Amino acid sequence: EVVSHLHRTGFHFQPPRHWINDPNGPMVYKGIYHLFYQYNPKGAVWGNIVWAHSVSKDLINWEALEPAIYPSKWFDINGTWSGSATNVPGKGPVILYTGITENHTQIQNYAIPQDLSDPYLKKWIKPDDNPIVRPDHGENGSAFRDPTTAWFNKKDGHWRMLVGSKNKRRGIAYMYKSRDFKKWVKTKRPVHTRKATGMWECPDFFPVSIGKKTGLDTSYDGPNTKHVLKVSLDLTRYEYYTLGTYDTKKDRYKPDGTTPDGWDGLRLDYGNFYASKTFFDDTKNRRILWGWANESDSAVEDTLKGWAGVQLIPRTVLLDSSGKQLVFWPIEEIESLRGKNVQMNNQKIEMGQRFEVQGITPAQVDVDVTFNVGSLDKAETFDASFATKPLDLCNLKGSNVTGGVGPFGLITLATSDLQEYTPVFFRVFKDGTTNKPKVLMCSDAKPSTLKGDTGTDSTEKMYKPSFAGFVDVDLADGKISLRSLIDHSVVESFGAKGKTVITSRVYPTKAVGDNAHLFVFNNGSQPVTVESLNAWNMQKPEKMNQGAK
Ligand code: DQQ
Repeated sequence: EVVSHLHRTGFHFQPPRHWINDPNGPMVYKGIYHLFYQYNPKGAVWGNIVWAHSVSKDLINWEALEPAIYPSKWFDINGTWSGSATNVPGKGPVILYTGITENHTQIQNYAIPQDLSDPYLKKWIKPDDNPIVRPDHGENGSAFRDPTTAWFNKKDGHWRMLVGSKNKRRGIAYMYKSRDFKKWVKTKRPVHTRKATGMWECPDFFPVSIGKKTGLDTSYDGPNTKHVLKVSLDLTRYEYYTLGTYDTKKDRYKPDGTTPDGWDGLRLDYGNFYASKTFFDDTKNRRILWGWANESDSAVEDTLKGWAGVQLIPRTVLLDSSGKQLVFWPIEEIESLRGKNVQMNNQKIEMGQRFEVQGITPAQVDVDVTFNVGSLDKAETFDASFATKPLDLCNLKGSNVTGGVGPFGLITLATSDLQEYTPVFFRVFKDGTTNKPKVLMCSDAKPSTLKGDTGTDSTEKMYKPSFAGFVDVDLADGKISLRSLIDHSVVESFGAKGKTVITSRVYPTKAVGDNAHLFVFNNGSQPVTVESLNAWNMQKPEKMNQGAK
């Protein structure tokens, strides 16, 4: 088999070849991190899905093991789909996953390690008393999947978990409870539902601390917390989350109502990001988010290149000090891959100027820059009709459309003459009545490649969208930061220390390898200053799933 290396990543999680999708059952056990993922062992398109299994000591280097779960019994013979792991005290880790039965019904199963003394948990058993949950109480058996990590309620001695579903166009997260982790009973009402959102794939439900900068165990039940409910919408292939309160007595979740509960909701990442899942890492007291980025390339290209999909760099998840959103940051371990460093300090950028970040290899770098926008006097007035439509605004006002304050930011994966480039940038507006800043962040794949949208059908078309989100900052000190992890065909960008995150997948034809360049730019009439910029070449991890089957 031929595997094309042109756009393969240097430091992201990838098997050597073939298709990957959702991260499954991430956990840490006896000091070893485990990541399972949806994988096609036979090709670069979705199908033949098994739970591939990789282990790591540092979340950077990965060793591939044999697939942990694959179709073999009547209750999963047509598919072993997504699910989660729970560490059950006294029992060890238990995986809950969706099986596609011989009749093509979606049901929930469990699997347990054969040998708990093996920290690699190489072999998994699917006991014969499976399934644990069937859709036989009015649920839709073709939209009933992706069980969450379970949590334990000390007061009533029951475990709880969620299963994603829908009823017509209403998205649903059903809740089940169990004493022994085997017999599961549906609670009276779903933990939450929302009209007109469609199927809720891969729900994730966990507590976050108000005030503390540490993560919480999924079973944590105490004061000063909020809960997060995240769902993946299969209609649009993006996710949204709300913050709210979980009433453990009534078993209901109530969003705070400060942000939309629906299409326009907050996102963990406004870009190429789907089917994500968090887990609590008790070795470092943090909650870590894994997300899958699919290819924006066409299926025809995927087959030609012999691989498709990457897992994004794991991110820590915390509640922002405003209490109104989460913040995300690449795990600290990634910094161990930083090599050669170059810096830029106090560099003023006038309108229309751009400066190259030289002395590094920009196809594989970590770059972190802090801009100072100076005065907001020249900021354009914000048109409130765009309040829930950041993407429309980025499409209207791209990186080359002159503004007042901004657009300014990074130009990544660029040819020196900008025939190809992926700009990641901010544009600062101000509210017409309050004068408060409204900051837009865009990551624009439209100019990323000379390859056109020449395909005639959906398998040939490539997807080169702009992605966008607002950044909730007051710019009181004029500063705003931007960090991008650039890795050949991935650009993961963290605005304002992770308040707004956007990932783009891009496939330049010329801005590849040593021909890729990195710039800072400003196309606003107000000069902005690069207060500080650090860029590091990123090394390849020593081990990245060599020999995965
Ligand atoms: N992918 C899995 C499903 C899940 C979907 C199948 C989300 O379990 O709903 O590969 O990408």
